[in-house]
Amino acid sequence: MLLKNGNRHMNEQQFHSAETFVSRRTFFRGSLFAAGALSVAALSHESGKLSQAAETKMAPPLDPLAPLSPDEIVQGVAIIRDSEQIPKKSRFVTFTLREPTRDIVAQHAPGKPFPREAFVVLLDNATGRALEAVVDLRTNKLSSLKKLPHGVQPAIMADEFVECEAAVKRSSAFQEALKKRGVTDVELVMVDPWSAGIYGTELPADAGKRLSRALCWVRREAKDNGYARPLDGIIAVVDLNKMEVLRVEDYGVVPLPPESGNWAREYVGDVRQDLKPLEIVQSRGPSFTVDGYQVTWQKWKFRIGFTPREGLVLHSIRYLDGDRERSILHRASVCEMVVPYGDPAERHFRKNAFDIGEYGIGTMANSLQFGCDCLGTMKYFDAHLTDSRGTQLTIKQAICMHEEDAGLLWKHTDWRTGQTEARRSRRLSLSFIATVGNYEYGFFWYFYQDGSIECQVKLTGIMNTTTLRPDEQPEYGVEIAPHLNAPFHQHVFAARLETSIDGPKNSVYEVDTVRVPRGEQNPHGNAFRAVEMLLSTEQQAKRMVNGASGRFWRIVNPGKKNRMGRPVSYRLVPGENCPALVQPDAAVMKRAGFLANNLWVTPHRADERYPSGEYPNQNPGGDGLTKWTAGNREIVNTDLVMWYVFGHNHVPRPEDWPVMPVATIGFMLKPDGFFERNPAMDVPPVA
Ligand SMILES: [Cu+2]
Repeated sequence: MLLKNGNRHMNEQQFHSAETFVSRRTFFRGSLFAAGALSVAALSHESGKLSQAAETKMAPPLDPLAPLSPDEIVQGVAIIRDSEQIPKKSRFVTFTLREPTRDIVAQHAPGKPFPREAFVVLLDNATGRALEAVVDLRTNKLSSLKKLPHGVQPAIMADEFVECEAAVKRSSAFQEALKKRGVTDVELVMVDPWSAGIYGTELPADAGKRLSRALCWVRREAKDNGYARPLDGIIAVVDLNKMEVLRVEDYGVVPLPPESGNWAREYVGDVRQDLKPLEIVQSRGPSFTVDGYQVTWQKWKFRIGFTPREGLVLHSIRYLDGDRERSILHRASVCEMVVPYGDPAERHFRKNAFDIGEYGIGTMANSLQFGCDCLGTMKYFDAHLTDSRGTQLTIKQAICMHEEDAGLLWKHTDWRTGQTEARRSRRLSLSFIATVGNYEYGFFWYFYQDGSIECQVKLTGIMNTTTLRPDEQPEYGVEIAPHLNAPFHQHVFAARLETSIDGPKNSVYEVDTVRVPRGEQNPHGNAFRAVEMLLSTEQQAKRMVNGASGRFWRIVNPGKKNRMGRPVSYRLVPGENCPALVQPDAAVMKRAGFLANNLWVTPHRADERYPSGEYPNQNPGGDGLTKWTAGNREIVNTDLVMWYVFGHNHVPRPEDWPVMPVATIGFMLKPDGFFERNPAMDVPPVA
């Protein structure tokens, strides 16, 4: 079947087996979407009971890293609900595969049994206590249960967005604040439940409470872009356990900006007429094959995973080199992010969302069945989760995989003989896009034929906005439309890479290209060379990017030499980056300690997963990388985790309004002496 622009859903027979839907599932557009707080566009709910199919013949997962199936989730929720030890109304913050150890993955063979466990984070609203549970799906038992200390706040759940908005709108204090501003229709008000953080300025009465500091906007009509009209004098402080407004902070009435900022097609009006179709036709199908969650494409092999917290995760990334399957990464994800805002005003200084750790960016993944920006032949993967009440939920088509033309791969012309060879580059794209209130984040991983891997985060959506007084010039932002301010802010991401360069024992070198001093070694002044420095300990491996020396990092396997006798390696090549611009002792810096360095390297520990710790929400800081690396462990010739921190500095432009064109930031992993020569010499010419 020819798949053309506009008919993009993959429909080939060979992928039908990979579909995981069950027929009795019903679909609805979640209330989150209707409320406009989140654009989780398509959710599929399964009843809380084990389905008939699951009771009789539960299809076994194909490999130990496969994400939990809907039936496994339903089964696991039932185990939790049946447990006497767990309060009955506990809410499900996280329900995800407890990833098996590396040994189990390495020793896995078809037909060999392997464990299936779920890692579950629960919250009891009545007591405010959070629990961690592990459920064994093979034995149908709760295998461990841990009560977390008082005050530990797990991530804000997607359902809490809706409940918080409703609670704020019910509040008489809030309605009073609206009245002062001439806002009479509360239905047109948008309430975004921002995480409250912790700054040492909290009221004693708030201690230990599960809080949101909700920000507000108002639409002119039901489908108007509310972010054009910030009610930013109003902050509603909400107790999320009780779902009640503790107080409404009012910083004064400022007239609303005069203009609309609409982006939906019914508002945009005339569109340009001179765009002819660009059709991507893959008449013989795509070049990838899929078996469950395992993907093979152009000598690459890997497995796809998805967690509620990180979204897309890649496992067991390997490359077929001749007849050898060589490992490169054991696991890769973008595992944390933070968005510090630069405005010091009392109502603004706490803005710095950790959209991964504080909200769970996987839970906010878009369903691409209602719009996918890709061309060509798509293969989609669903994401299976629970809502906070334990109802199984599927985000249909959460992950998109497809091939893209990627321009020139290599070329040479011999001007004497007239020989010319040129090759087109193709890449395999894996992505998901999350909507976090006003903003969109696209997380993309690209595999290239020359052995490179690229990670890109694409930033788009609507900027956070505040209102300017009629005579006000913004000091900490840019006036992007009349009287509408977008504050200066940064988006900083942390990628977590479990390296496995030709095997698990790796070391990391920093490579700087430096000028050689004038003198005997450099009589003509032209000398420069690359110098390498082994990063032996965690403290030594706290590094920053350095454009002036073209700095990159080499991950080597000291036990595997290439034919020139050098250890095989991959480079981590930074892209755009900008250091954090908050003060070193600012609260956000303590809470997001990972901001202090662009590179961190730690020895692999299965329980060291997130750079600001397991529970960054309302965490005063000091967890995660800061704590672990204080031990200054050795990181030579061992199982490593590389943490790469990359920041996009957002000085807003009027052109970023009303919906900003994509800004891209990321990094590359490139083979460096891993292969004997350009591994893409065997790519055929375009016929
Ligand atoms: Cu931004």
